[in-house]
This record gives sequence, structure tokens and C-alpha cells, in this order.
Amino acid sequence: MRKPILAGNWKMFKTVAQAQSFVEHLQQLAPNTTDVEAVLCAPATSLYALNNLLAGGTIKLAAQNLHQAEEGAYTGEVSALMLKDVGCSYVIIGHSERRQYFGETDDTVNQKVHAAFKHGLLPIICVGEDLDQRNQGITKNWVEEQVRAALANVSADDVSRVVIAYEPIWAIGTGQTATAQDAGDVCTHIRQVASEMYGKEKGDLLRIQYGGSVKPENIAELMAQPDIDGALVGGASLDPGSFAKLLQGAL
Ligand code: G2H
Repeated sequence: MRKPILAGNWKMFKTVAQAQSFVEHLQQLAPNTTDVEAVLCAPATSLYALNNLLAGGTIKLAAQNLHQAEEGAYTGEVSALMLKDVGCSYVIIGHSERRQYFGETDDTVNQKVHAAFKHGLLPIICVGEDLDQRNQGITKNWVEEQVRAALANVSADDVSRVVIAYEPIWAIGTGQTATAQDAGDVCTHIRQVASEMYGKEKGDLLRIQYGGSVKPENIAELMAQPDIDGALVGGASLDPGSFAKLLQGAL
């Protein structure tokens, strides 16, 4: 019922030439993947070139951030309209690195979600607890608050097109992964929250990814959890061979 979605978050890696070379390799290794939605979240500098390479194929393009304003004097920022203009289908919003290093809050995340929808971009909204919160046993409450805030005033029509990425901060880039069961439990809770907010039918349509040190060796176990519909992958998405294996594992 829900199509799996595998997104590679390249973060601040790859020049345009490196990004193009990745796509050319991936297209040879995994041509026309249709059973899993493949998404590449590239740095803004590579989006235009990648859009030309990806034209007519099944791999979707995503940005890693956007600014919530329509346009204006925001030096260094990129708007939803600009991202749509260079061929993005998705945009990551509220990644923990943005929240941690760039002061993003639940409120700016919500504003960005609305800006994305206004221009036909689909948001991949990141939520997750840090180690302290996990040790305090407040993971589910924390994540629930983030989800409710991110979805404030999002319509029932739009919510079925949202992707939520559950990324426990302590598992990001550390090699530590939440156990599949733990990750699955939090994702089940996220679906329950969405169902409470929008009704079970809409909650059942919401796609939920797990992120945090996902690699070819552990993706199948994570995907076996009933409420995990895909993964947001950082380090292991940088190599086309590894990304192709992740696509296989996400089936
Ligand atoms: C979490 C993840 C990608 P990694 O940031 O969003 O990165 O897979 O390197 O832990």
C-alpha cells in the first residue's frame, strides 16, 4: 500500500562532476527502479545538472533545505520556487544538523513545510531525540511533539504526501543504529500520532523512514518493521554501489 522510499542525503559532499559521475554509475547499476522510490538529496550546487541527467528516469531529486520565505533579502538562502525550478520533487526539512547548527526550530520547520507545499515540493520532515532524551525515557513524547508541530495546519490532503524521517540523533554518523525493534516502535508511534490528527486512513498513507547509520547490511532488518517504509541514508549513500545495494535491500 505504501511505496518504499529510499533517500540518499549527501550532506555537504560532492562537486558537480562527482555528483554527475554518481548518477551515471547508479543508472547502470539500478536502471528504472520502480518498486522503491529512489531520491537523491544533493547539495544545491548540483541540482540543476542532476535534473538534466535524471530527466525521463525514475530517480527523484531533492534539496537538503529551503528558506521559508517566498523571496527576499535573505543572503545565501534558496526558496521553494527556486528548488522547484531546478527540478526538485522533495526537500529535506528540519534535519537534526540544521536544528543543531543553524538554529532551526519546530516553528521554522512548520513554516518550511508550508512553503514546500505551496510550490509543489514534498517535504521529508526529520524528527528524533538525542541521547539524553533517550536515556530519560522521553523519546516518544519528544518525537510526538516534533511531529505535531511540524504538521500544524497541514491539510489532510497534503499529509498523505508527507514523508517523516525518524532519525535518533545519537545514531547519526556514529555507526550506532537503533535496534530495528526500537526504531520500529517509534515509527509506529509516529503513525498513531498522524492517525489521531488526521484519521486512520490518512495515518496509514503516511510514509515513515528511519535514518541513522543505515547501510546495506542493516536495511532489510529495518524495512521488516511494519511501520518503517524506507530510509534516509547519509554516509552509505555516497557510493553508487552502496546506494544500489540499499535500493535492493529496501524492496
Ligand atoms: C542521518 C543520516 C542521513 P548517516 O543524518 O540523514 O546520516 O546515515 O550518515 O547516519
